[in-house]
Amino acid sequence: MKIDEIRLRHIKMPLVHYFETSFGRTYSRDMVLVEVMSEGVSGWGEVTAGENPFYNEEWTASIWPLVRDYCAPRVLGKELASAEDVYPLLSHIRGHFMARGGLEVAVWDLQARLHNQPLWKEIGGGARTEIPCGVSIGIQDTVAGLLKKIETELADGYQRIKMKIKPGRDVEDLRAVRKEFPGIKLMADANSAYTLADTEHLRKLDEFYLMMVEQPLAHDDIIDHATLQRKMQTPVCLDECIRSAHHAEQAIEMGACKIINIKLGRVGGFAEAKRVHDLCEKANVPVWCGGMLEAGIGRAHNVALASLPNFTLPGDVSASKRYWKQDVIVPAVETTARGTIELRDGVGFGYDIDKVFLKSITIREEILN
Ligand code: OSB
Ligand code: MG
Repeated sequence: MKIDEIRLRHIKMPLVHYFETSFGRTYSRDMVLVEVMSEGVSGWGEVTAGENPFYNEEWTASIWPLVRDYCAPRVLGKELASAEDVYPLLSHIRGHFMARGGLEVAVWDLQARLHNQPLWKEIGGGARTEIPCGVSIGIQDTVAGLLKKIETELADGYQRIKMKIKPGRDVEDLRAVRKEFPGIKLMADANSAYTLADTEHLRKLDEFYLMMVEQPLAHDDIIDHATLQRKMQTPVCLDECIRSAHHAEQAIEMGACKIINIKLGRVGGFAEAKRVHDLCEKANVPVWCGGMLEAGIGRAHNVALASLPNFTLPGDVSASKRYWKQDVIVPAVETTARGTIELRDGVGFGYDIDKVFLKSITIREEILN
């Protein structure tokens, strides 16, 4: 497989409702799509960086020069034996996993199409025919609004509820939710809003028998999470901290977490995501598929990833309509009444791109060859 052209697109899509985390609100998404071409066949990837360098160091504007000037030249025109070759070709670049990952996943999609099979098969997935879905609920203006939102998501069939927390919007919100919904699968995501100085406060979360608390401490601090986990009953799940299989290995070894959230972009694509998955499986650490408010292409890639065997917990992959009035793929990603998304049999990521809509939301395009 030889990539003869790479096409970058910057698309802009308003969210149906703003999404609030401990690091801020997102009203509208600015995303970079990567199209890779070989012998007239296209593979597609979505870069999962946010609009600001607040989740990690990457953001929409950092993606373009990184892919154009550093990733694309390392891949264009090279004879690739497999999509596995992309990760090592890009590993000379420090960090910037989301930019690297956006290109890497596009090559996997291309490879699946060249092999005329679904992406989930290409990556060795298909352990289940439908993936269990949870939702991530942003910080709501009021507790009453939060309860209402949870009720709606449960009525739609979602199997677990994740709520975002931050200092001042944690214990009381959780207490209200537990009072109203004592039996649901519930977890909280802090996006690094606390420090070890908050240990006594965080221990109060044990009262709510959560499935896990996600990334309570600094984005780059595995050691502090190990200290915290020793003092808390609630399982710690790491998100931001785990950028490679080696990080996962170190975190598990140190007892910094009992569960890992895998995100394709955060680890640089499918090859490393699979390595994290395999390592966790051997260590008996369950994983689940995280989300970054993806549009259809990224969402469909997540569905494929979540079909690997150790994705045993419901993840953050949910229906397109929770975020978008109109998605770039047809059909949009939909959930069943059981709170699952069914794998599709189409080639590549399994959905069609709405080229007319895509064109209407593209604000910049560049062809690299
Ligand atoms: O930490 O999981 C996170 C969204 C943006 C940035 C970080 C996170 C999230 C989510 C949303 O929780 C998950 C989704 O895409 O539904
Ligand atoms: Mg998270």
